[in-house]
Amino acid sequence: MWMLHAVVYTYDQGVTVLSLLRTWRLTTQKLSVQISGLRCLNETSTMFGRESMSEVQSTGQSASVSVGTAARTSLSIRRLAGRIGAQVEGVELSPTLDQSTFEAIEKALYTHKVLFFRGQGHLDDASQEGFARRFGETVAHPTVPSHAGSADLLDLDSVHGARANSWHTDITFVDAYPKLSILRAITIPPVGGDTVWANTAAAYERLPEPLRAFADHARAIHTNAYDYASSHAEADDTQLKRYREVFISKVYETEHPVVSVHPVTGERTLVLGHFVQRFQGLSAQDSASLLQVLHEHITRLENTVRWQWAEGDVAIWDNRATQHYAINDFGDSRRVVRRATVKGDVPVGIDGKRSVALKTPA
Ligand SMILES: O=C(O)CCC(=O)C(=O)O
Ligand SMILES: [Fe+2]
Repeated sequence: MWMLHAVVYTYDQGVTVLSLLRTWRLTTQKLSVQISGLRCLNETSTMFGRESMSEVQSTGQSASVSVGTAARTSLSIRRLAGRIGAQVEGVELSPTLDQSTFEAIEKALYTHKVLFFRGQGHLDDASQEGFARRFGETVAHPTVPSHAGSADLLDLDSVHGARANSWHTDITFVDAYPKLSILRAITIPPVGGDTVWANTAAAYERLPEPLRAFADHARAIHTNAYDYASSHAEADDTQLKRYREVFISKVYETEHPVVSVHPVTGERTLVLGHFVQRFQGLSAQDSASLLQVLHEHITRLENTVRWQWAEGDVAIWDNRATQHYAINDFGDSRRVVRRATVKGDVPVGIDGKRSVALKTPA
């Protein structure tokens, strides 16, 4: 057996160039190309050592990762933008996905923050939830009833007023909000309805020092009864009104540190989004102004990736390091997506202080 490591750069025209060769591992049965010469983004990573992280963090445009030892999956992980997002090919998601492929996906998720998979039309509600359970315990939405016949899936159907067109991190109005969300495209309009994600760790890293100093010490109150009308021009729409009534049928309130330490990667991330009502100790007016300034930093186009959906697509995002926005530009066409969420932990600020649930209805 001898070894060769390779880094594969894929250029726009589809030309693949082997730019660095170190070791090949050759057995009589298999040729395994391993990725090296790769950079670990995060020095303070708590889950990944440099070696393991390097399997998914490519400095080029594309990385191929051979996983498993038996009949193998050959994953291709291609970055889609400079700071966030990658498309994964060569895998059929399922509850019984082999462990090494699953782990490669999990690592890629924490590196790229949001992963996209085309052609997962074989998944149904049960197998979407089964796959989600590989990451941990799935949780239902605190106020919106789960999709009929599913354990915890949230059905987002435009016909029922579900249009998530304002920037948010999922369910931050509770203390231990979901660590990740898995969204499956059921019905996609002929045009429009893309979703955009922003990297809140990259945003924190690039905050100007005075803003970072504020964020580092600030705490924010999040609630599901946030000021909906301020971010939705169509807030008087009957369906939207009905959806909102259900959404706030029980009111939650939680105080989170504005900067939390990601429990897996160790990165500092901004915990904000549309559920924020105000900053602790500041007036509503000052809070709104400061929130706007911070949000502009988070949602700068440089921090984002945009996905144009096809039916059968799946997106998985690290809900502790991202915000997202579903673009409401598809008029009366129907759009249905279904979401599984996986239980998270109570966030911890950089001073070690945890989030505090202020209102938890029975
Ligand atoms: O409709 C979408 O694309 C995203 C909806 C959303 O905010 C979510 O699934 O958490
Ligand atoms: Fe969401």
